[in-house]
Amino acid sequence: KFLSTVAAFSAGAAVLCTIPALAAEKITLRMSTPATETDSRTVALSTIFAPAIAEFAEYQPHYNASLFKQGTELEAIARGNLEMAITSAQELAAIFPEFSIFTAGYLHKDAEHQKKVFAAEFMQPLKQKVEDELGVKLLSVMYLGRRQLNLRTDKEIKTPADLAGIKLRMPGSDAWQFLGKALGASPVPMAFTEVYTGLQTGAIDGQDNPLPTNRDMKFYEVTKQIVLTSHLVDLNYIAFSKKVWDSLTAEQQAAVQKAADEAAESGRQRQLALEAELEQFFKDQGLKVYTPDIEAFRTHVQKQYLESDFSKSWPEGMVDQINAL
Ligand code: KDO
Repeated sequence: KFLSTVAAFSAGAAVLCTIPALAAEKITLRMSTPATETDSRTVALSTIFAPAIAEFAEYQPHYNASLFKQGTELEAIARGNLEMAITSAQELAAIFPEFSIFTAGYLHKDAEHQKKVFAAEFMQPLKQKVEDELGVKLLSVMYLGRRQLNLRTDKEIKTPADLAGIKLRMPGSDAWQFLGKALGASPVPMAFTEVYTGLQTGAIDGQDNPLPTNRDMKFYEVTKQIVLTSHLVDLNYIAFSKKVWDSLTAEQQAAVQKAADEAAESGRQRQLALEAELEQFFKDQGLKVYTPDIEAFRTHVQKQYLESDFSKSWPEGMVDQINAL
């Protein structure tokens, strides 16, 4: 009798507990990024990723670096203080030097090439290392776009030599600063959210970002020209907490993976379409938009990378493997 009472009680308790527990079981995915709410990548995540996993997860985005400062997101995920971020190869390179290969100017050819590199066999050990040593899963690759020089100065830029002495804002990490130097400029580290004011006050002479970012952040209001160097076909990775991933069922994991891939694809298509149409937009805003001597930039930049310490950390033969894709 006692036993059956206990059994009945615990069954009842179990039922009572299940209802609130079920509701509470929906996981929260906080995502921190310096990007705005209208950026193609964040739009794709909120309109495609979030609804696809809404049954078991609540996607909670934080824009404009309001939750974590730019460049601190990976550590936040590793410490269990954040579940998701849109990270970069430059940020990963600060922890795993071999990721600097993906930060090299004029290496990735285009959006499709980025996808192939991310899916390639040789990428697997790198992803695994990030997972094992940092507790971060790189779900998918996002296309940020071709980075172009955007200056508040008037002087025409044809070759790297023309950038001598130009204070070019680059994001604050070694890999980014090196790219600024490789272009021929004097790089200045500055957080993304401070760039508009930096241009406005003249603390910097220019910055580099893809055309859609330049419009999204209204940089055209405080600059005079865009030099189409296309020096970096820039990418981001959707970073996801390994701890959270491991807590999901196999079906949930598959849903998260599919949602991430679909969001990345949608963001990529939107970004490509914007890049194709925005040149005219900036011209209409009164900016000069022109192509410099790309070969001069390519030769200069590639040479500096190959001679740099960065290249010493690149896995043997990987440059050739990337070029062959
Ligand atoms: C930037 O700070 O210039 C940059 O474009 C670097 C990228 O890696 C990426 O993090 C991006 O900012 C932010 O997502 C804001 O768009």
